[in-house]
Amino acid sequence: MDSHADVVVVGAAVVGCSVAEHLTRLGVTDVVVVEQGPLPATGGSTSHAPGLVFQTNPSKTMAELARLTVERYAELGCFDAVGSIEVARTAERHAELKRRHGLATSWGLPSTLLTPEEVADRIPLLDPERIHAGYFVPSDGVARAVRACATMAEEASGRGARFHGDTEVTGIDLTGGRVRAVETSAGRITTELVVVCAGIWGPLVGRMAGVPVPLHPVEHQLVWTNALPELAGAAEEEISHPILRDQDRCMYFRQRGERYGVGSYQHRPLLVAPEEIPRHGEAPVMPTMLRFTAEDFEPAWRDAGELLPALASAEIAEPMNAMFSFTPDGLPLLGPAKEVDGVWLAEAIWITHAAGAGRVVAEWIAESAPSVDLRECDVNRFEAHVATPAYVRRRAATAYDEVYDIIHPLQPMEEPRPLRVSPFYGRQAEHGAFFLEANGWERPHWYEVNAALLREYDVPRRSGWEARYWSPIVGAEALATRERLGLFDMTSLKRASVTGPGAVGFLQRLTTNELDRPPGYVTYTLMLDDRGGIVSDVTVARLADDRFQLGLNGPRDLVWLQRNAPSDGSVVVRDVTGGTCCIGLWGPLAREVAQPLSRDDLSHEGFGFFRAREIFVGEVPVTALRLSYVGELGWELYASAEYGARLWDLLWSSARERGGIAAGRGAFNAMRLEKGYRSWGFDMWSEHDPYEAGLAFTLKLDKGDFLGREALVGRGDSPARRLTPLTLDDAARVVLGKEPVYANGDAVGFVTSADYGYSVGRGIAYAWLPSELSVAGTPLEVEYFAERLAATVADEPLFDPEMTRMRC
Ligand code: THG
Repeated sequence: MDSHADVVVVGAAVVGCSVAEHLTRLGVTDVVVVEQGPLPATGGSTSHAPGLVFQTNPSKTMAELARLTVERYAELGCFDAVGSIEVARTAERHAELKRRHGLATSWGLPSTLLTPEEVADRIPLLDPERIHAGYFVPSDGVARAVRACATMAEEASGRGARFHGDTEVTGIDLTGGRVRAVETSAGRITTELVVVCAGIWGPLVGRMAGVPVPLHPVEHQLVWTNALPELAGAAEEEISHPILRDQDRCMYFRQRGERYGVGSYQHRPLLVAPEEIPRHGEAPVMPTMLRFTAEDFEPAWRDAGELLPALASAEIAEPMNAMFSFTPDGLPLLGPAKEVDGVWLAEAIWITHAAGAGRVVAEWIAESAPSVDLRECDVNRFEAHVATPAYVRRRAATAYDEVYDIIHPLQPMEEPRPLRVSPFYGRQAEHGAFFLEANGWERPHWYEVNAALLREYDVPRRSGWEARYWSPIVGAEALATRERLGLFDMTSLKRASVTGPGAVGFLQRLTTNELDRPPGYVTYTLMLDDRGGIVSDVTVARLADDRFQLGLNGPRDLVWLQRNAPSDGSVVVRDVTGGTCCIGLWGPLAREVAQPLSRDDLSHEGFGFFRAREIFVGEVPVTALRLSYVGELGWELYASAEYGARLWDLLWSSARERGGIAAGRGAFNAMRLEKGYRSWGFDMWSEHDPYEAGLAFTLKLDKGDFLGREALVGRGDSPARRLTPLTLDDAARVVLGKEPVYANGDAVGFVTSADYGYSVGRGIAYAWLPSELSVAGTPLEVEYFAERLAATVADEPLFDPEMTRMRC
């Protein structure tokens, strides 16, 4: 056994081999890969996976990882690009296929919709009478994953990597709070960096390193048939039929030689605790394969024979219950863990994304940042509750159930709820709040008590898909806030305190805007990576010389701050979200509502725009920030959580006397879009720089050095693409986000966030477009369920460009 390696990779299945292969390609050649099972078929999920590669995904990141994976498998000679077909058994699924065609177009993946006959032309075993339509992706296909492992391992070995099979990891030495060595059944390997690519064993390896790995192994049923007479004569390994999905029955199909493989997600979730995975040697075939529970497969097998009649008379020759990983949000776990320096994860990755995921993790290690934005896959994207075994179990079970469901972009998870509630929760429930869930928080989207406002305000009605998780009350709340006042629960906004003598210098180096201003100032600023990509947009309130409050976009921001903070103790970064609450008091009546409750001077002269003060509202000590993401006069009012209910009651009774309302997240989203305020993660991410995103006004390039500055100098404000506001020409229409945008019949970009602008009377869609098309007045089209809607590039912001409503 090697006694040292620069990097130790745990697991030599498709992910581990890909990580090692790419690391060595990027010049990190002192790599050791340890694998508890045999090589190259390790007995993990790779060894039994059916290898179907469907690239279409609502996540652009996942579609990109799939594209890189297909490209790589093809180079390795391990990919059969036979295409994929998803079929619709219902009208609702037919609409969903149109939506998926739109998603694929947005991400640059060619696809077409097929008639039932066109489907049967490509898959002769399929009965076209059973389906409404098909969706075809020609570049999808089948991966030979074990062969890919062998080839990648060979390439990596040629560049210096060493692979050790039948070698179990028994411990990880964390002396001094960072990785020192990996202990294995064959000896100790000193190292400072471990990449856990252990698949369903990930939680066990993570535990040795003190790192939670929130995935759960779940059994999944897959059978291979005997030889079908209809396929007689096909060569043993020949794959000619496109791979097939029947999501309405939670099934998939693939042909190989004269046989068919049939997989099902129909059955009850069969969860296996990581501790209960059979050991190598004890398992009959391999550790990830359990006894086939035939009774679970019966209904699926009947459905299979209905869609592909040839299967009705076929025999099940090779059945299995095979395990693979499910995470709480269905996405992989990638990157350096926050708990321990030197521990990296590349976990919960399907064959579909493995080569791409291995590549970007290797880039992240070797080049300090991945070439694909990984915000949705970052192991540090989760709130604390996600590390609990109870949550992981519960979510894995529901994620398994929902794997092929039609998921609306606003659809909340159903369990476990309620998990996190603000101090206003009881009051909101009394008001008939319709709650949706985000990061565990219950958030009102509208209040039924506001239905009466519909007599006062004219709100265009919706039906169908865009009417889900929506009510016309949303529009009435937006209009009433613009005319009078809304009380918004902002408690779920992630916030941190940054304190200490080093705080101002630290924040100056980590963000783009000038922050060294007197206490009482608030600044909107960006955090960039060293390539100039936008890591987050944040608000920074200086409450004292050495005390700041930051408004963030999520847990990753906190990790970013902590990781970049000086190690000399001069700066302390703390998450203060949980112990505090926040009300956005916004609208033209905000001052009239708040002033009677406070001795502090809330006039424009006494409390200006983008200023912060510690004030009293009634008996409640409050930190007030005069800013508004919805674009109205008013404040974010922060208090210690135990005062929350009192703060709500005081503001509510003053607001009600003056015609104010409680308003929900639906109004909030629509209003911020009218105002042109970006939402990080939806409108922009690390792929984009401040010029492209229209945020150059936050750059103070001459304030001194800051992270990302060097990459921006000389880049100039004339980027090739721009985040661009569009309005839909038909005032009755609205889209929801991620739709493709067309110019003169060509797909040229995609929508980021979209909503109806109730005050501007138009559907609004922000989109990434080539700069030459981002000129106001340019006619475009947005495709929504295969329908092209006329749209026009607008000037921004669409609402109150003179800022008269906020600076008063
Ligand atoms: N409130 C607080 N923090 C936050 C948000 C928030 N952090 C995350 C996210 N939201 C940040 N996004 C924005 C976007 C725009 C504005 C504030 C937060 C904003 N912009 C003014 C403008 O462009 O007109 C800035 C004006 C100026 O710089 O003077 O208000 O909602 N606490």
